Amino acid sequence: MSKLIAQQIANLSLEIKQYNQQYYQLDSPSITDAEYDRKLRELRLLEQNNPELIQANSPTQTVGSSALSAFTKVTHELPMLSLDNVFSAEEMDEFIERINNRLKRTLQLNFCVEPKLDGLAISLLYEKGQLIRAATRGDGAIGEDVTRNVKTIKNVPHHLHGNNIPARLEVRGEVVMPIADFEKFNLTAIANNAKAFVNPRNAAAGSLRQLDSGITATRPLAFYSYGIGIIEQGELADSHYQRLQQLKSWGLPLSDEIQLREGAKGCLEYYETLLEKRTNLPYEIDGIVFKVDSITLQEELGFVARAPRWATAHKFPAQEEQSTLLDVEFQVGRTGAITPVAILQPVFVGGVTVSRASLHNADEIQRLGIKIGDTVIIRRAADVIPQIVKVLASNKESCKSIIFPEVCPVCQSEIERIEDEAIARCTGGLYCAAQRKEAIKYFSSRKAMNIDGLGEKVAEQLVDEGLINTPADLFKLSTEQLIPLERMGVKKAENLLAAIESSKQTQLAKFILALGIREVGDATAKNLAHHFLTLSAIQEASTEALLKVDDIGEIVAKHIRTFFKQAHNQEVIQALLEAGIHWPKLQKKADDKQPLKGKTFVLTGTLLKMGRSEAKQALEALGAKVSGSVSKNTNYVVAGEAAGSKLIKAQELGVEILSEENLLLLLE
Ligand code: I6G
Repeated sequence: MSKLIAQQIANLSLEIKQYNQQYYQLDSPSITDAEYDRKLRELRLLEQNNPELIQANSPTQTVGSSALSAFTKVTHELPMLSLDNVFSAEEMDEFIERINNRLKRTLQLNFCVEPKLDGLAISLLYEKGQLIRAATRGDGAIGEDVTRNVKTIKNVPHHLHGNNIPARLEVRGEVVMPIADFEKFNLTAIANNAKAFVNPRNAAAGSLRQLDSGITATRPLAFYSYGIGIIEQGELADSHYQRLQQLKSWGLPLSDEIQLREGAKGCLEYYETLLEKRTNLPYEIDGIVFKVDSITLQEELGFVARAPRWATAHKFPAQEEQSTLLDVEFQVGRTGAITPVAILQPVFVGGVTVSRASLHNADEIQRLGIKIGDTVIIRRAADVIPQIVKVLASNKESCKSIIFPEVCPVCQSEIERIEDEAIARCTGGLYCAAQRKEAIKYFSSRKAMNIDGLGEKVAEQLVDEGLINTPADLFKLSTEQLIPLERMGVKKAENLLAAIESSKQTQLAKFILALGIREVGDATAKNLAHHFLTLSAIQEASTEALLKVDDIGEIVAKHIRTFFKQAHNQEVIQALLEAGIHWPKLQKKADDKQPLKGKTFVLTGTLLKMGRSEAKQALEALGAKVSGSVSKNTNYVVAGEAAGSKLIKAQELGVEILSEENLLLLLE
């Protein structure tokens, strides 16, 4: 039995060492972080139950991977350790219990709490305030000399300024690529047929480990300090938090999120706060690090093989997981765009179960080199739609190439692919049932005609049963036609007809939006309505006239002109007007009726009295812009009940905060 377990431990150790090498040396992991964490935990559990089988070079006892030969090696004077992890509130309690047991007393512990930035750990050595060397962590004992590259990072100070700087000081921290820069970098790379990075961490690691520092200099990297190694000839505070503040005063960058908290409760509250704030941070984080704040206690607690006893990381739910591509479906959208959709082995990632992901277009399929049957990495970061970012393994024999259809999979019309446009489109227009269904769903959606009870399923049935072909046909429906539909019945049919009837009273901007003109969304529809005031003025507008409208450029103007020129669109509009759709007459607004012109508002939390969309409309009617995210350009944040991360950001940026009562007064 024990021979079997020893073999199991040896195999798992070897496997993890290979992953370490791919991750730390080659910047090309072949499994997700989540899968890696599970393997390491499995090994740790096996070793815990069989301590006699623990090897000194087991991945549970070592850090990272040995340095690459291309760079000069640097021996760390003090080892650069890793961190142990906790994954739940119970494990957090156990962490604190272990500390108390070790200290042989129960203290109310203060923790310095910090976001765990997902980047590359780096050591910066300053002598007499001058940066003389930068090194990667490597295996914790020996790292790589990356001084020339690190010196190209804009926020790394080459000289420290201030008082009481130790003669020798080693600052440790993380090099990251900020999310916005990572996204920009990847878009440019894809446009230039160059290699895109899987995630910001890989981008940071790949950029820093360039042999040509000229390349590193072009990459938007940033450094954030998290700790101190060597201190010679200098006194520092007895608090980790105060030490970090001291680093800041000398010019070293710190994350704005570092705080002091009390006990497990304080740590867990911070974890929840940051989990919510995660999407608004400029850099990617994969968890929180809790550190006993007192340096005296840290020294008393000491280290285990590869990690300090006084610190632990509480990981966030994984944003990347592995899955298998089972099949690809081709979806036809409202404007005929044909989108390949990946059908995946369901996997829990970023807090939801993902079983489908867009593959965008044929170029993306080619870029990923993806085939049916491949093992892939699914990424769902910051509430964005899931993406396939990498193919991990392809079994050449059993994998099947993805064949893009030559005709529309729904109506068999020809597919066109305009040069310079990545998207393939069905040319069937409203002949295509898929486009008809999508047009009707869009027409009745909340932002457009807001027909309650006309969801996806009903719209699809109405088209499939041949009851409607265009949105205008909705207004000719009878209860008798609706009742036999699936899950409909008399009551629902009556309600739906009442909703269709009441949708006739609308606004010009909503009607324009509902028509589904390409590239004309919510904001453009409003701009068109307020600029031209009548439907006929919009229908007849020349390209020159359209270009005078806010946010309308050549392409959108062309789509608007094309739409209104087409006979079948004119017929549908005529039929809709004849069905009784109407809106209040618009008048040119004088600026004195727009007292909030030029002001930007953000609405957050639950507004109890008027609701968010009503508040948005009221503010816009007075000329204000209502935005979805807080920035330094925001003038006011209206914070309702249970407001979260946007309120925190507003407080940090010093943006004026209004309660719902304040808002009501302002609107009056
Ligand atoms: O790898 C790390 C990332 C972040 C760390 C760390 C950290 O603090 C925010 N802190 C320590 C003490 C260590 N590694 C060893």
